[in-house]
Amino acid sequence: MQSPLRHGRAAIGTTIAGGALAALSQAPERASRLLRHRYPTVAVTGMTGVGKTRLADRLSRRASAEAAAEAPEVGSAVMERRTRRNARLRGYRFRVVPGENAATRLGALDEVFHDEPVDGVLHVVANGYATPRRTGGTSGAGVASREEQLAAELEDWAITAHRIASMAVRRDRPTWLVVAVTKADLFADDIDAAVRYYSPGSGSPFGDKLDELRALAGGARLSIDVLPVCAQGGGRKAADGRLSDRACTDLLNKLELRMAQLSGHV
Ligand SMILES: Nc1nc2c(ncn2[C@@H]2O[C@H](COP(=O)(O)OP(=O)(O)O)[C@@H](O)[C@H]2O)c(=O)[nH]1
Ligand SMILES: [Mg+2]
Repeated sequence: MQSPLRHGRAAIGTTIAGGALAALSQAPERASRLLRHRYPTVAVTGMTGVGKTRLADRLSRRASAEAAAEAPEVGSAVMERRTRRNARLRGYRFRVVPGENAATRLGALDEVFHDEPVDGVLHVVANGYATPRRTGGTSGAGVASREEQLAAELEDWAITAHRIASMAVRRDRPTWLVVAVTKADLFADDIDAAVRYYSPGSGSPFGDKLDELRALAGGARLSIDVLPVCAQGGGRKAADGRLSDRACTDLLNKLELRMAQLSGHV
């Protein structure tokens, strides 16, 4: 039996097909709308070393060996592009914005938030566990305290949040933002506290900035989710407060499900 809804849709479809001439002139625009619908663009933002590349690779299902060969260094200075396709011709086009404080970063921010505005934003944070970038010439990992990392993250977020707000107010459809609190395997016992810190209305410095963003963009124009995730790490078994590989995969699946819902894929 056909539901009234389906029937209604079919009727609308017929009406559109009837205006063939009009449809023809709008073909390129419609094709791009279809592409956007099936493969929404997602900006992956966040400070250097938080885990953007690793997460985008996991979400686009790239083999880690292949990815590692291509991007051996933490802190890429160019915009990385990844496409995720599933069997039902749905997916995402990820745009990983370099976290560097460089001209390439500004250009990339312009591209994803102004020139070709993305459909959604995956802002990656690491609860103070960003991998510090090596300073020129020295070997080994750099050092920065968690407090310093959190402060740097907040500064980085202020810039990105401002760009998201101006994109959201300019468009007529809603924008989604998911704050991905990654590297959860490194703070398995504090995941709830970390999620709270990054949530709107929490009264934390990050939460306050999210509240400001929501006020600027308008609540109906911007949806905000905060989800813990890990893109690597864990161990085969859950031991001494660490997350198991299984638990990491579960978190990743939840993030994917939420993104699919926000994109109308499910
Ligand atoms: N433990 C752990 N390490 C991670 C995770 N995601 C990324 N990393 C590591 O953090 C570092 C920075 O990751 P990367 O994706 O290059 O960060 P980006 O600069 O934001 O692109 C790398 O050494 C990764 O191996 C994670 O979920 N857990
Ligand atoms: Mg990177």
